[in-house]
Amino acid sequence: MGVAVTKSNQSRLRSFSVLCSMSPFKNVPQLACLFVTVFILMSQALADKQEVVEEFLKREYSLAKPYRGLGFSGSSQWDLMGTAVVTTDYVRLTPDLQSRQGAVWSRIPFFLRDWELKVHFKIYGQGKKNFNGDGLAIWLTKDRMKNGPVFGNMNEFTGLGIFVDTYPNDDKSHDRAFPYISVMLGNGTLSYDHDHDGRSAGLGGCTAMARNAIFDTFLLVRYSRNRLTLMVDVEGKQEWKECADISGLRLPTGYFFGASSATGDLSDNHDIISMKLYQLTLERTPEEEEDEEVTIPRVDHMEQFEVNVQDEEMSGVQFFFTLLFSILGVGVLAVVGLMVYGRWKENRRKRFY
Ligand SMILES: [Ca+2]
Repeated sequence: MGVAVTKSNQSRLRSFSVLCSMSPFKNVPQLACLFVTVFILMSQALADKQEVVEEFLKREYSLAKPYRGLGFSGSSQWDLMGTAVVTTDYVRLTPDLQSRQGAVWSRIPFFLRDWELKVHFKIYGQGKKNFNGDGLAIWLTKDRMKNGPVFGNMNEFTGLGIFVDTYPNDDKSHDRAFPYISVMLGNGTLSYDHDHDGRSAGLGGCTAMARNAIFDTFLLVRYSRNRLTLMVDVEGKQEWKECADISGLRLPTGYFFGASSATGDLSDNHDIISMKLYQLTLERTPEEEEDEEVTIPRVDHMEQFEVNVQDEEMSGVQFFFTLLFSILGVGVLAVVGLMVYGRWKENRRKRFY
């Protein structure tokens, strides 16, 4: 709907401008023309914003106060794991203590194609800057409830990981300040390199002073038309700052939302206050409707995701052996068939005598 409104506004604006220039009157009509032009431009800007027609909070995928029965009751949509505990005000993934791992995972597989996830989180602790760790991660993955080295979750994961990394493990690289928020898409073989803060597989990110912040800290993940945008709000200004923008990112459906965290020698309190999932309703072109769903996550035109495509195709050597064994198989079957036929014919001949 939004696109159509925008187009009609543009043509309306064009025809109106022509009329304005042809107007024989001076001053008053010119002023009127100016007002109407401004009005059309403003309504066009509003229409552009309305490209996403509606947003719906989906409670079944959201984690928000009051966390009644979270992780315990059978009707809860979330499971807790490791050191994660629920209080009245937050879900604490890890306390400010060494060597802890905790997570919270949605029980319901997720099938929406266009969505927005707003995460309200809090990371704080006693440690001085860069003497704290390790951060937390937000997930939308095929697997759930697994322990591991990636902020308390498994490595070689399949799906989306958003990392709020608070400790610079690779202290030789000085390319980024910490805390650093980054995006990674796992296809089941790509590895998160903890010693290098995931630099090799990262798709984008930004520095965000989200630790020991005096303001509420939020991140926003929007996924729509195979484009993922990550925004942060950590400065108490109630405005989103762009952090990463990745086009051509293809995520299968049926995955699970989660949040996890780990501490090592260094620690922090890692809390999730809410994770709110909104369904985005937008108009699709027929081509977009036909856009086939992927079974393995990938980003278009990125070499690190091409591996899977090659794996699925048969190599020349494989093809040769498949053909060879097929021919041999047919040959063996023919010989056996002839033998059985010969035996049958002989038996029949014997019966006549
Ligand atoms: Ca790190």
